[in-house]
Amino acid sequence: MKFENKVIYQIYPKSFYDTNNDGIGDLKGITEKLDYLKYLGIDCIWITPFFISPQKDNGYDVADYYNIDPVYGTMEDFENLSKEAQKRGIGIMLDMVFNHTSTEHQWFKKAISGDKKYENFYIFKNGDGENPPTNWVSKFGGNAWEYSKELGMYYLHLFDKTQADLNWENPEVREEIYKIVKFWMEKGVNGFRFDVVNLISKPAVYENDYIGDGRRFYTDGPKIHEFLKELNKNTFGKDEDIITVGEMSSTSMENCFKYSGKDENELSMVFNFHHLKVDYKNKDKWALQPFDFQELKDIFNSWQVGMQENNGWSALFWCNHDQPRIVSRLGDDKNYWKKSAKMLGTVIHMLRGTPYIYQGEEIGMTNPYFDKITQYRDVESLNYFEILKNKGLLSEEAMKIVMERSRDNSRTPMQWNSNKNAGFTQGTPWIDVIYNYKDINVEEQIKDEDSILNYYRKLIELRKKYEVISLGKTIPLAEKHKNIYMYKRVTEKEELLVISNFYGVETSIELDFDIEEYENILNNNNENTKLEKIMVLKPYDVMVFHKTK
Ligand code: TEU
Ligand code: CA
Repeated sequence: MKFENKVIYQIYPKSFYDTNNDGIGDLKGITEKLDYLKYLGIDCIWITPFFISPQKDNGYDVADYYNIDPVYGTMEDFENLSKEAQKRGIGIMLDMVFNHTSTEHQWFKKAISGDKKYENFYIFKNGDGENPPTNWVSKFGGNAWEYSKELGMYYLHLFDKTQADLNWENPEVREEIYKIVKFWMEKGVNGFRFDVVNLISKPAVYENDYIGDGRRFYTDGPKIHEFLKELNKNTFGKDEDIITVGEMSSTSMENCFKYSGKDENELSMVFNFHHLKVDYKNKDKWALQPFDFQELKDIFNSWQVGMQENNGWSALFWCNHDQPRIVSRLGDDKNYWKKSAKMLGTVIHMLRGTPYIYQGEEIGMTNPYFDKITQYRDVESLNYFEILKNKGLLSEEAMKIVMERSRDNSRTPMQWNSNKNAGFTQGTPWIDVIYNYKDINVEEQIKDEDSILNYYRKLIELRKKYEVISLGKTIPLAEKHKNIYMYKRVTEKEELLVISNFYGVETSIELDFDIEEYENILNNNNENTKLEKIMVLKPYDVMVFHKTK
């Protein structure tokens, strides 16, 4: 399966569609909605983890990689989903969490019961006197080491304390992982997303980090490329049809050239998150600032050019199950909801890379603005609410930050129609439905030709129609303009021009290239916009032009 002209749709099963009314979405729910996904036009779905898990981190804490958590269904449900997806030409990608396992996993249980073989599956270290082995900070807050009274040692957990990091230095761990990947390949899956896979290679020596939280020691670690090449060679490497994407936390471009390089035999493509930190104050997720537009453009432009010059390939995305909704974040979900959602979608889909749509993004779902901590479910949000208050913030101040930054912003139930619970469940949903579901839902938007949903369908169609969208080189334009983000995509035969206004004010730009023969193929302002020497853009306008050379 070639991936350049594909569009991938991410499903968070817990919040997608519930068929047995226990308030939690399930695999059968995905099967029931396959016709909708076919109508949308996507090629592949990535389903976040549905393996056996205590669900401390909603399935990213896996206790058994070979079986399906009963809350989501059975192996038969999965096989049926797979068969029905295949019938419709939709591929399935699974989400593999190999940086860590749940502490409920057999391996970990054996480790703490004194089995030396399994002790070596994890990273156990002695404390530094009264202190943990190092001062590294967990991504979910607090120290990254947890004391095991059974072994009298600490184990490393870069995430929750129930997510113990695996020891990839141990060849037996790597063998077990290849077995798991091969098991699912034999089930006929079409690809994998590897969770925080650039964190798997830990340093030879564990030392305190006096200038940061420890990430510089294990991010893109010393043996990372060796491990990925070996994983590739031992599992999916020979299968041309498998798509792989690595989630790369705080990575560098140079490493991404290798992770996704054409002849590197590591992965098909990479997610990086630099463009989603432009509203972090001093790089701190839990400190608010308005987004830095110049920085956003600089990141897009440098990655687009860098990756294409070095044969790398990027996954393009605004939204996932860890990120707030983009229309609430960089758009304006009050005054220009529809226009800004369309503008943001266009900008991503026309860049060089493979676009990912996160469930609900295609109908412009917003943040929920939950204002009570009891409405939040995510372990990270609950932890940081306490951490912020302990730092001296008032409850309301901490709430305001969590409301903007919580991962639950994207985890509310998918809004299918204007019935009870947005048509997601007849039971009580595991997390509240957003108040606006009567206005924002799939059923309404199927009927409305001008909807965000129908616009996303066009974005996907265009990728199939114009080769330049998947194969063109990106040329950044208007790099310093205060409001406009603009770029060209070019092949020998075609040219594409994208002009967008990221703000709710009118703006203009003088074009310093030949504007002949461009045809407008898409816009969000319902006018057949002609390209002019001086282009005036209304709030959140976006326009796409095409020419055949
Ligand atoms: O996320 C990795 C990750 O680093 C984040 O996006 C994380 O949410 C952020 O740093 C916290 O501020 C992946 C999964 O996507 C996420 O859902 C899991 O919780 C995490 O790994 C652990 O498996
Ligand atoms: Ca259910």
